[in-house]
Amino acid sequence: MPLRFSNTPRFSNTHRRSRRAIVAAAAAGALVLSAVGATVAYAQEDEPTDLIVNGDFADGTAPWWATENLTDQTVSGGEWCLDVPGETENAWDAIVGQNDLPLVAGESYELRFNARASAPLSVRTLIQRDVDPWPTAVEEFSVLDTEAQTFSYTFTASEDWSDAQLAFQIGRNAEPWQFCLSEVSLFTDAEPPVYDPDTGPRVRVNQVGYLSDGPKRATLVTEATEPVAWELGDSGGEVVATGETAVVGADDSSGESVHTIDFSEVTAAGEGFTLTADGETSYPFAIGGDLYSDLAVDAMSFYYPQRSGVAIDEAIAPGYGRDAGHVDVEPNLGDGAVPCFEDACDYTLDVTGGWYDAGDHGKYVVNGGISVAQLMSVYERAINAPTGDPDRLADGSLRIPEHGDGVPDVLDEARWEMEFLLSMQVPAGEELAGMAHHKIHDESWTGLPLMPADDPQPRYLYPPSTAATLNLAATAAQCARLFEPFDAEFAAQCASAAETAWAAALEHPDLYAPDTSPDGGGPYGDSNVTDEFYWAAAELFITTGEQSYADQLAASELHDGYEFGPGGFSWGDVTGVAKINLATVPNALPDRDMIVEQVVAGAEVYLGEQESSPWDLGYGSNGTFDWGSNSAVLNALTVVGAAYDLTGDRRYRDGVLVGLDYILGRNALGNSYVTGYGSHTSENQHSRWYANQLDPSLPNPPAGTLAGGPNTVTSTWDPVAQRWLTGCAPQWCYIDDIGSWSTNELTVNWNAPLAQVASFAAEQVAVAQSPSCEVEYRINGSWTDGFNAQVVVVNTGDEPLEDLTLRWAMPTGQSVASSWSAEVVQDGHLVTVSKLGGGYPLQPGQQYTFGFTGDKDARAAVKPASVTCTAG
Ligand code: 9MR
Repeated sequence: MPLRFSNTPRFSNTHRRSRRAIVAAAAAGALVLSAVGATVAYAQEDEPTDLIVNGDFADGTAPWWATENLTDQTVSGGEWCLDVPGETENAWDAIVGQNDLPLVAGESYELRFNARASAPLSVRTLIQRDVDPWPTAVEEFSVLDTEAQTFSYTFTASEDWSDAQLAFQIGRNAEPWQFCLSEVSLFTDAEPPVYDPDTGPRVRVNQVGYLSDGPKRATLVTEATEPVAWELGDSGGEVVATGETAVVGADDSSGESVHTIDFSEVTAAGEGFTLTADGETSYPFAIGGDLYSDLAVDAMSFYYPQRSGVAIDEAIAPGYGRDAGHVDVEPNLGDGAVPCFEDACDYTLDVTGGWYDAGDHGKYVVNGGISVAQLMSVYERAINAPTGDPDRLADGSLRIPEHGDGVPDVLDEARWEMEFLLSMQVPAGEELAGMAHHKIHDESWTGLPLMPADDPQPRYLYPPSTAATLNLAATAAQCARLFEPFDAEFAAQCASAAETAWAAALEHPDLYAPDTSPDGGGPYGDSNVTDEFYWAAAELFITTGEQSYADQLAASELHDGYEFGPGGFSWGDVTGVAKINLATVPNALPDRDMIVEQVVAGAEVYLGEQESSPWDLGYGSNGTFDWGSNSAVLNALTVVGAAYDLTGDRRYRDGVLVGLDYILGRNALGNSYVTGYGSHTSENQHSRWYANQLDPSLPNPPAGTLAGGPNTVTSTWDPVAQRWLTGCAPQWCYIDDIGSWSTNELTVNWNAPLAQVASFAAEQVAVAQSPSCEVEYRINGSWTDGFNAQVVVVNTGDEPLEDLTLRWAMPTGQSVASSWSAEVVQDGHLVTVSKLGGGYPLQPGQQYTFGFTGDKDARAAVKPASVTCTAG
């Protein structure tokens, strides 16, 4: 019979305290010597007790119990076997257990049992109270095989419970099967569980790699108090660089003693480099120029299999094909005509589509809102930033079905969610017309695993909120300006929804989503919507140029003196999104310079935090890592990236690059939080359909999926985190277990900043800007509906510039009408200029001037965010 501990090898196998062994030895008369008397007395007082009655089934099945659907049972040879009917929906539709187990706070216990199944499958093993809301001390998914295995789970009780229950939830299977249980014990006096994950080599590196012309740093975990030597080896084992570590010493964030290694000087390129120091050799990594384009593509392609309302095509997402979720096909009740919770309205809405929020089947407007905004910003940055490269986002760039439509794929993916957000708006004629419902989700929480198409729950629209409405206004406004060249009708629909939502929010400024939710979904509560008003006004201003929105911005308490806080922004605090867009997307806000300064000041704060962290971590120096901390790390990096786009100061670019190290493995756990990116990566993110940990026939999450990350807010912890992470140093408050939703979920809003930062990093090598080409873009005059611009290009270098091409994104509301002295062509947002000076090379010191007239709407003509100059 194989002995199998749950979760091995990541955890040390746990054994009851040695005291128990002493008791056994004493009983056998093996203990002699004088000092032993006291030990034996002590041991006798604490003799471990088995709380389970009749765990060997010697007396039949009493006091065990089983749900009524488990009628066929046998006890034979100390084993209890039960026939489990098929076609139950939930794990808890068939349960066996034992009640009245007394647990004492602070005491540690070991639950041990043997179990087998007639076919391999997982069951849910719980130590809990059978009282709503079922407080849980152990929640484990035991993966059973046809041969009996031993399972052992240790835990420490956090409260006194006189009525704890051991329950095996064995429902949820389509086919009938047999469950067999034997040798069940729950001993007191166990060794407390020790979290002992595989942290790999003590030399912690970015397991993907380092850009040739970027910062290259690593962190060594060591008790050494003096610098130690390091060596960088290439894939052939040749030493290509050496140096000495810098001693840092005790580090609160990891709870460990560390040194740092800086090998930024190295410019060699290739795969399979390793760093060796203090007798440890790091995981391999690359050094090169184009290390992040795959990550950028995967982080964005993550969204396709999160789509609701459509079958996922195996050919497009290999390994992830599945039936459409929440269309009106049984057992789904479908999202085609969803009523309001508790009959709060007398209409239904068709809210089919959109993305599932996370590992659950809920769809939440505020979280979908910030996610779709950040995806749209991947595109908006690509067309506006000096290092932006929209070609990387072209039609065909992602693994999605909408190829050949001429629309950049990232916008196609965003549209999938945008259309869902639009559908959540209360129809005209209803009491709260124009407001957006806060969310739609199941009536009750479902168990894991559960494919979207198999969810049988009724689903409801939850009450409209001001926050959701302003999310709709902000994202629909951004949608309007970005889709304008690709689908004017859809852009107009977005524009109109944005304005309607804005007006509705002004009318109902304080419909707050509560912090607690009915069962079946997350609350996404938010009772401060000042930031949402600011964001919506910002996006509407950028898109329409209307003064009323500028007035709203100026009147907001968030306008002057704003300072970025830890982690930049989040679904509940969206001011930072507004600030970045106001600063980087062309617009005529009178005090836009002030906003630029706020963004740059925010970036400085994060750089400062990175500098004082031996992990170059720009987050968590106050000891707090929030739920989804990895997204906070990345959101802060988008602020730093914006500062680079605005100033061109390479310190910010390097800050973004070095900031990715932590996410990709240079951290206390030696873990890359992105599935498939590194030697040791998260792969058991909490999800109902990427539930490979529970059912080997299901996949792990796709490559490019970000895990939530360390969470120090213990009040929100799940049972798995409670069991394993108590007392953790901040960076250790994470476990790659599917049950740990508070540290290891995946969500649409966490992958969005990964997509942004990975795209930024990928673009750092994308654009072969000609360094000796200087461009001055002047608006020489403007009238009500037009302007003229003159552009001067100078060769400041020593070599002639041939085949000069300029490119910029036309600010919203402007377009090229006619041009002279060059060919000026506008395609979508992008203007491309060629044949300057008749197409002759631009000689050193020489300048070319060309010009054009443009059409514009009522607002002032503004310059593009940047002009890219390339030479052949
Ligand atoms: O990301 C959310 C986090 O900020 C909240 O603190 C937490 C508790 O309300 O909820 C998180 O969101 C979860 C949502 O409620 C349900 N879907 C999964 C989300 C990620 O864990």
